[in-house]
Amino acid sequence: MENNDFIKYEPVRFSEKESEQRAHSFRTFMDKRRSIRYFSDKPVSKQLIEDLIMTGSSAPSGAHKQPWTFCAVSNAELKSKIRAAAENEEYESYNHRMSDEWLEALKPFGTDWHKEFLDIAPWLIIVFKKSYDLNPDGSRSKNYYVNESVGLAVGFLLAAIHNAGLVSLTHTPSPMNFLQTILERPPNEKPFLLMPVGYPADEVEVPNLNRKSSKAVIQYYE
Ligand code: IYR
Repeated sequence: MENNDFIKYEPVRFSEKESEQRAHSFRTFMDKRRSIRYFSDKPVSKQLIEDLIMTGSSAPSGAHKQPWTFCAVSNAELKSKIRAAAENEEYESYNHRMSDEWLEALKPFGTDWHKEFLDIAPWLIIVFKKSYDLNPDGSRSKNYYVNESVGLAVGFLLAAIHNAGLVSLTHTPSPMNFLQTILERPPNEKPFLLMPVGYPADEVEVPNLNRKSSKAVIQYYE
């Protein structure tokens, strides 16, 4: 991007009525999104995954640095390696590292250290954050608001996945440095989130959660 290189913004125009309808129907649609832990092994095309990821990559970012890499893994051997390493860490976490309060908070979700979905889902998207960029000459350039930026990209990606009728889970095995080793990422990339992506298993159940009401999450100042 050159300094002072501006182009005309072409607004997406709707009537007021259309905006209201679209806002409401998008709210209803997004409210149907759920985190899914049981996947079908039905394949998902590379083109579809690429469209989803590029929607994620269209998110705003600090100084437009787009400080992220999305690793898209469909290779069965790599998926099993990732599963084995994740289950190792998760076993330690569930048995020794997580507090009683944390384990109690997770009870409604029925999670444990088993992470079958890492083998079964047709794709794993591992999102890496780049705290700095490595230039071809070996020098570094700084990125800004990296966590916020990558969080926004994951939000866009989740919406794109739901829009395509696919499902995902924002999985955070902890610690997750094994992902950097297995995927041989450069030192400026740190794992941020691991997302299995695919179709849900047949008749999958999800926890019966309530979302907070508008009163609980919005404070108006009119
Ligand atoms: N990373 C573990 C534990 C876990 C933690 C939170 I906070 C969750 O919302 C869900 C799970 C796991 O993936 O099982």
